[in-house]
Amino acid sequence: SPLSLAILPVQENEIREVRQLNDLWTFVREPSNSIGYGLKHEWFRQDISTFHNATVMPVPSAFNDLQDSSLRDHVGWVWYQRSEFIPSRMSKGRTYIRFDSANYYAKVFINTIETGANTGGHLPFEFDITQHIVYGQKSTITVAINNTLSLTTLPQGDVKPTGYPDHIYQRGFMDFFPYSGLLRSVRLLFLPKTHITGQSIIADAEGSLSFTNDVIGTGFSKVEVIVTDADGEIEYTSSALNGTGKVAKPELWWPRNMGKPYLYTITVRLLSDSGSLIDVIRTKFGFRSITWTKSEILWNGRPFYCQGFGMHEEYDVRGRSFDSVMMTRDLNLVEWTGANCYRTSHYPYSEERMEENDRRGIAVIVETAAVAIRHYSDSIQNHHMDFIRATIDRDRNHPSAFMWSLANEPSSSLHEAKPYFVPLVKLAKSLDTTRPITVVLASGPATDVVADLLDVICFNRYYGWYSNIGMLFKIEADIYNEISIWNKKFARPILISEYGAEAIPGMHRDPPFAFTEEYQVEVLKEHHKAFDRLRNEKRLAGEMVWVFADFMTLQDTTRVVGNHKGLFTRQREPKMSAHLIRQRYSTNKTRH
Ligand code: GCB
Repeated sequence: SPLSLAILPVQENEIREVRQLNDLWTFVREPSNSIGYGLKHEWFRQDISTFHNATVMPVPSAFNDLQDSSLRDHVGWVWYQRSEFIPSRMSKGRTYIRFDSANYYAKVFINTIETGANTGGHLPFEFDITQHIVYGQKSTITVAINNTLSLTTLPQGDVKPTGYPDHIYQRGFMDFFPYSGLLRSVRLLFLPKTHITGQSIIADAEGSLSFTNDVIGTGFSKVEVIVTDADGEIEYTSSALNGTGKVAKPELWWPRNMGKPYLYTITVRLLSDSGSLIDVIRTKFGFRSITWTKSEILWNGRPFYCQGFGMHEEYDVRGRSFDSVMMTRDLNLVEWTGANCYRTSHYPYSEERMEENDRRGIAVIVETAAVAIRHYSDSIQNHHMDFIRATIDRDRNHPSAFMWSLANEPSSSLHEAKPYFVPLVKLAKSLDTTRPITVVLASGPATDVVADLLDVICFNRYYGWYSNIGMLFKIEADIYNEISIWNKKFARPILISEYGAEAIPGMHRDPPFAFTEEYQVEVLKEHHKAFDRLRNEKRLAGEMVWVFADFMTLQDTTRVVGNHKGLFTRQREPKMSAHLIRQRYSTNKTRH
């Protein structure tokens, strides 16, 4: 089944009520090889807390790292359940259940009725459950989740038989642990019968503004749109749901090293004939323009040189789940390094984080969950298109989001890659004309067949690591030459989106040796020599280290309890490389 979008961020206000369902849920897991035993036996009709293997599971959290090794490696169905009293007064409006992210496939039941299903993690979905609730009584919420990856999921993966009937093993093509479960908040939304369901805002550096609002229901006769600045001064008003206008001399939204990330608020009210308020939403947005030349990305007309990293939104114990403590630590450290951007490698990050990027002035490349596509087919292409639509719909109003990355490291030297990506790029461009499109490439300029479709070319390269490990002396020339070739062949901005080396925290050697903190520092330094030359020659649009912090992977002969290319440890303490990057990025000030 398709993605079931939830487009508007959750908001609570004088009309809208929200109930958090974040705490311990009843949890039952099926055997790995059960192939839908629970669905067949209609567990959604039962109180699963009475099952002999019932336990509890915190929400939000991945279920993998809470102790039990068979749950860590579980592939297949798990069940979550809880009951909620819903007061009678709520029956006046509509009730939705909203999941910010469930990984990977979710089926939702309210009081034994299936209300819908969703495919794909990392994006929010919601169902109208008004019909299925008995107001004034307890309702049971049951969620069945299946985390099996296949050649038609994003990311792609497959399942390895082990010869042991009780054990199957998941294998992803991606280099990160496939954390699963209810990874972000679950909430009930109590909305009026007539309400706003979606919104798009485009605001540029000239002060032009255009907006659309989608409404479900007909019970309103007037619309009030007001744009206010950060001091609450009214800058624009309209009585249309969809409109255009102008704010004279707006304060612009700048990335943190270029100026202030100034935010305006647009308030949209639906009113009845008599003027009573039916629904209201408020959205923060910024006036800013992203353009690009043959070699540079321009932010409000000025060269924007991106200095940052790839990341993962994942932590010890919690796995890939939302946690406001860890988010705050991460973004404080991003600022500590002086970085002005990062990429949401390799999936859309939490909505809370997108809001924080806007407030802090951290520019982001928003990436879909299409990492390491190896097998092209119509079904993966269709799902990928749905995912692009949903990603753009979720994040389009964020001024910090400046580029869409449609995929990371697809097999883009295969000739099938081109017909696969042509409609994807076309779709993204038709949905958003205000941002450049990229695909993060692993192949080289001689064989790649996708680069020519892109506005900005991002590529990942590991000189001194996957190529020529130990040969520090070759790095500067190798990376300089390759970037020069990309630039010459395609005449568009080039951004190196990954480079780096493993450093096991606390491992030291002099002279530098692979896997030590010293070696990681030298690899980065050698790259920087080439980057500085290329930047002066206007042939490089940005540099991103792989990776912000160490992260968990599957068990592998090349991974020592995870990937250690982090500048920070997985516990977010700096390695030597973090200090080097801080020195480098802190001087990245663009003058006005
Ligand atoms: C890459 C991938 C990233 C990996 C990294 C590595 O090219 O994009 O997901 O973690 O290399 O460390 O191998």
